[in-house]
Amino acid sequence: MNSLKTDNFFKEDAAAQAESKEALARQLADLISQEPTDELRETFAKAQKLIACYRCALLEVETKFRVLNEEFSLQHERNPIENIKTRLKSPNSIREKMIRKGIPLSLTSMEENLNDIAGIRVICSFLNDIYMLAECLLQQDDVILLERKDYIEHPKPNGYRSLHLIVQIPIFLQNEKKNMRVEVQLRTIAMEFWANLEHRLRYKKNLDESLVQQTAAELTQCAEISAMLDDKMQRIDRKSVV
Ligand code: 0O2
Repeated sequence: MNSLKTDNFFKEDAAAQAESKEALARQLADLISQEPTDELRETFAKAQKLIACYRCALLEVETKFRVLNEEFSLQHERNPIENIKTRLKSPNSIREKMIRKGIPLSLTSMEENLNDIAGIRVICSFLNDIYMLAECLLQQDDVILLERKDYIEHPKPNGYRSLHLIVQIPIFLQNEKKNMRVEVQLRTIAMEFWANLEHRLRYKKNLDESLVQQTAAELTQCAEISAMLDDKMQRIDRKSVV
């Protein structure tokens, strides 16, 4: 039974996600536009089109993963994908990142410089599923790999693990083919559990410094335990298919 569901990730973006497409585009145009007010309408229209294109790119990549999941489940009688989540980066988060990276605040430079406006997270049952799905995606002749970060092979110092891919895929509009970039995050259920807790705690206000350090140490320990769990579950699964 296919249990995939799609919802939004990154809790702080929930409010932005709830807004209509128009509101999101208006907010984006507003936030990053330094152009005079009489040009705002044009910027708004451009922002609206760009957001639609990122949504289409997410649909394309999501469909590719759903197809792989379907095919695999026919062959192996189990689904390698537990869940798929997609999100568009919120305008505030886009603006913050552009300022942090010293990128000029315009729609054109946003499109040129940011790779993670459209994000898809694929949550897998087992470690091997992550690499198998990544390989299957990258074999497809309309997918171009622009960047790969393997935080499973090389976890971040805090313990964060996931496989990140930046891919370029074409979307076909009425009179135009447009290449779009999408950030793909692949991780196991255990990695997702850890990352969600870490993300939530990072934004907790008013924690005193010693508690912050203690929590960080505990989280790093949890990351090690979750890595052991992933390895062990993978070994058990391997035995069951021999
Ligand atoms: P959002 O909007 O919340 O997704 P780069 O884009 O390569 O210049 P960046 O963005 O740091 O630099 O890339 P990286 O390291 O690949 O991380 C991108 C995303 O991975 C983050 O998005 C998180 O979703 C996730 N991530 C990375 N490190 C951590 C971590 O330590 N803990 C958790 N919980 N998630 C992490 P953003 O940038 O937070 O934005």
